[in-house]
Amino acid sequence: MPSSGFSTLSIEKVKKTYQLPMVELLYKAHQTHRKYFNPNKIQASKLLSIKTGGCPENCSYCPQSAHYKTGLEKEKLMDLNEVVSAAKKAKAEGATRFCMGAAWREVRDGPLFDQVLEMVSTVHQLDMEVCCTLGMLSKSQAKKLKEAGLYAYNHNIDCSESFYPNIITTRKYEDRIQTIHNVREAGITVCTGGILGMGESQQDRVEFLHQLAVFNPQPESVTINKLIPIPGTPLEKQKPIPTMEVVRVIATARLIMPQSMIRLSAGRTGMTESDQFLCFFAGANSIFIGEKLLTSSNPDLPQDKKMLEQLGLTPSKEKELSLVGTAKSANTK
Ligand code: SAM
Ligand code: DTB
Ligand code: SF4
Repeated sequence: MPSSGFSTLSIEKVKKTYQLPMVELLYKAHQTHRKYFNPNKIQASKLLSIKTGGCPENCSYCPQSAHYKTGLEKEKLMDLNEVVSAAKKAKAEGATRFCMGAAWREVRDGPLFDQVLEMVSTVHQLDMEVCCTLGMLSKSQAKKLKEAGLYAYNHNIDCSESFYPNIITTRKYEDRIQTIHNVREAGITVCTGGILGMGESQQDRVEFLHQLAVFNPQPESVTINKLIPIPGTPLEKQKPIPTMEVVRVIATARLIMPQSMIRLSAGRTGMTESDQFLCFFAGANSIFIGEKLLTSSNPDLPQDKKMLEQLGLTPSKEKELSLVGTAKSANTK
């Protein structure tokens, strides 16, 4: 992954981009998007919660934190066979990436981690991109995941460093960054991003975007979630963020991380099809499919199929989407 298109990327430059008039911002972002990706294609991923609930962390947004009464039932680590059939079903439904999530603060060496390694290597053999999100990881654990066939690791920075203590106090921002470095060092691709609409300011969103873009190399995958307010969590009454702010974040992300996949992740159930279309036009090129994310709801398959058909967006593998190093014919049509 290259660095941003800017020679040195300052917070000020990101802010200037973020605050461009909307038409200008969308136009520039879409131009950049077309330069690197086929704009008529979209990639689909599927999430599976392999270990649900009872998490010791106090992330204020999360249905799975043991600190809040969200009514979610705690579940043990899933069985390998169940995981494999979920992956096969996801592949049949058009997902090219399968992401397994566990409500852990960090990975602990031992039989549970060994079971996850087996899940990774089995799903890898199905010819899907395998992704995991398991909390903090050491260098040696990252290496073992890589050896098992892990393609990507999701670990979100969630927001700006200064806003972070408002949301989580059981770990530090630096801890997240360290895990991302461990993932990178092991040769696994990096998927990181955050949540919009947690009460952060525009300056926080700018600093969050800046932090994502200054990773060197840049993350291959950036997840942009719109907060799903969960009853029982401290953010249950949070007012929804205006759509135009979500679009500004995606457009800015596209401009400062031109070659990263941008995933319009949680929160699509609260967005109209026109809202989602603006996000795709601004540079988002991946979604999670299926009626469930990890524990929360997502548009169901027929609804997404209808939306994508109306927009003329066709599914594609991540690697086929990129126009870098290929003839740019799709781009010039
Ligand atoms: N425990 C692991 C971790 O925190 O990295 C993995 C699972 S965690 C559920 C994955 C990500 O989901 C979080 O980093 C957060 O960005 C996102 N997420 C969780 N709850 C959410 C919500 N209510 N709305 C939007 N995104 C959410
Ligand atoms: C990410 O940034 N969003 C996905 C994925 N990474 C793991 C998870 C969204 C979870 C939404 C809340 C839930 O379903 O529990
Ligand atoms: Fe635990 Fe991850 Fe939820 Fe935080 S976001 S409470 S670490 S499952």
